[in-house]
Amino acid sequence: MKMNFKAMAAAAFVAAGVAVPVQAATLTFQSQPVGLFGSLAESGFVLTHDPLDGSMQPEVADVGGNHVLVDSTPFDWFGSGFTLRRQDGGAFNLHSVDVLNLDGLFYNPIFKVFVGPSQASWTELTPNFGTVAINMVNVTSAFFGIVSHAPWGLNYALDNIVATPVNVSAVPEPSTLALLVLPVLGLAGRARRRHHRPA
Ligand SMILES: [Ca+2]
Repeated sequence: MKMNFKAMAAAAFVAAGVAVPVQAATLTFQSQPVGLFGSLAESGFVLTHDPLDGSMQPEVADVGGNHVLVDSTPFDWFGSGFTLRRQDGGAFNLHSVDVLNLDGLFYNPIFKVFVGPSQASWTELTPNFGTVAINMVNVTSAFFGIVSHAPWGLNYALDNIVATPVNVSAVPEPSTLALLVLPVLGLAGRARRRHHRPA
């Protein structure tokens, strides 16, 4: 079998990439600065303000020491929207989000939280509160909308968005690389020596 060093190393990398498990990420916002945001990065994901009917920007708020995303702008009659994507643009599975009712009041049907692949295909999550299952599979973007029509703000909040990247081309650890590459180098060296031996 003729296989040069580059081909053998590439095969080793592919094998290593397949073997690396991908962990679910939970976006807690605990280390995010409080205030309105246009773009916010956490755990390999990025949230980008995605205007909803001319809405205000979403906001990270400190509610009793627990950072959450809210539609909290007073006199905002439309709510806030943002899109979740992977920072590298890859696909992900979206599992759940915590939906919080910060007022303890419920104004159905005016107050809603939506999620979906886009604003054109979103599903209403409320009136479910607590950890709400989403189960969106293999998407590259997820749109979240919080509509409150609230003259006093701070009604609904989102927290703990759980998502798992899929089809990640994992980069092996340096120690793993050495274990993979050193035997390959040895094989390549032996093959070269045999090849160059006079007949
Ligand atoms: Ca949090």
